[in-house]
Amino acid sequence: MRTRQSLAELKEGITAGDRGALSRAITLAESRRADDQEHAQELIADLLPETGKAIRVGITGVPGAGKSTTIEELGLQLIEKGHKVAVLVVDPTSARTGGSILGDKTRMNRLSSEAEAFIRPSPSGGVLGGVARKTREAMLLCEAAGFDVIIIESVGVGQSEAELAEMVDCLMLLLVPGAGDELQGIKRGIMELADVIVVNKADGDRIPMAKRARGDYRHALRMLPPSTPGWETPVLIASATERTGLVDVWNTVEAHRSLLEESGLLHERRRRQTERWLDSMIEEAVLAAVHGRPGVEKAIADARRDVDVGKITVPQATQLVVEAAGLAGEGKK
Ligand SMILES: Nc1nc2c(ncn2[C@@H]2O[C@H](COP(=O)(O)OP(=O)(O)OP(=O)(O)O)[C@@H](O)[C@H]2O)c(=O)[nH]1
Ligand SMILES: [Mg+2]
Repeated sequence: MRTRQSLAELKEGITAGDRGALSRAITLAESRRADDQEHAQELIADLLPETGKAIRVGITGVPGAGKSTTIEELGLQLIEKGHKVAVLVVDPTSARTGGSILGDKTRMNRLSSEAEAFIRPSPSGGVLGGVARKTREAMLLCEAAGFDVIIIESVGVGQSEAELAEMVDCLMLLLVPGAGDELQGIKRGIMELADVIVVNKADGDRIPMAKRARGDYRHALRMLPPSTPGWETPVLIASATERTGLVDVWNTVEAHRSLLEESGLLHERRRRQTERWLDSMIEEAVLAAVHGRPGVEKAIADARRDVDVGKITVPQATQLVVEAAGLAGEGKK
């Protein structure tokens, strides 16, 4: 049980940039215990004025696309320029185990040995919105600790790109050349969300393939609406292992950021993200509360059965569940 005293210490440590304190605070925010949650929220609320100043970048792409390698190189490059870089790695497999099972390859050994870097796996939780919530909180805590660049790595597995786009200023999509038909397996929706597209592994004999892929993606983008008004999503080629093209990649992220700032879209984008975060948390909480009411689960099971056998219609069944939850008529006032 944490006391107010130790919360104050934690806050002090975080604002002083102490990585140990930051780590403990993130662990507190990830805890499922009700008292830990209460303390974590109190701490984050206290720190809110210190948040929001970083550039928030999300990197997504199929497993093995080179996300971690790219982040490590970009991170080292940024630290060289005087930035403080925090990396949050969302591990979609952690939902099953409750803990992170990131392998050796994701450790980013060189970057993690830098004093100005902070790398942390972010569990993706079991519930809808779980990824977003815990990672968002970790991001806010990192900002309060003075990290001015936050990079979130997330494996592209369908829904996760949209969730990632909902928490960052800039979404980078990492692609690899030569995976057969260039546009196969990557959904239009993901390209639409991307602010920067990078064809990685443009090295050795893959260079011609990478250039061809770049052309194909540029062509495909012409048929899509822009991710950000006034921004034409650039397609770049790079090699994380050969360290080529990465300066351009970061310059592009910064150009996107400048556009967002100058146009007022940064503020607007973040405001919308927070609003949707609130909406989804309210929905989740209300739904959980309703399911928790006595008789509701049974009413749902009955409704399913009666709909199955064609005894009642879906709207009728819904009405019965709403009544069983004691909510009938409340929406009509
Ligand atoms: N040739 C070449 N190999 C690369 C490049 N970038 C990454 N790799 C290799 O690709 C493999 C996967 O790299 P990671 O950085 O772990 O990829 P990732 O996207 O983070 O993978 P997951 O986290 O498992 O989704 C490693 O063996 C890297 O060395 C590159 O630019 N060129
Ligand atoms: Mg990785």
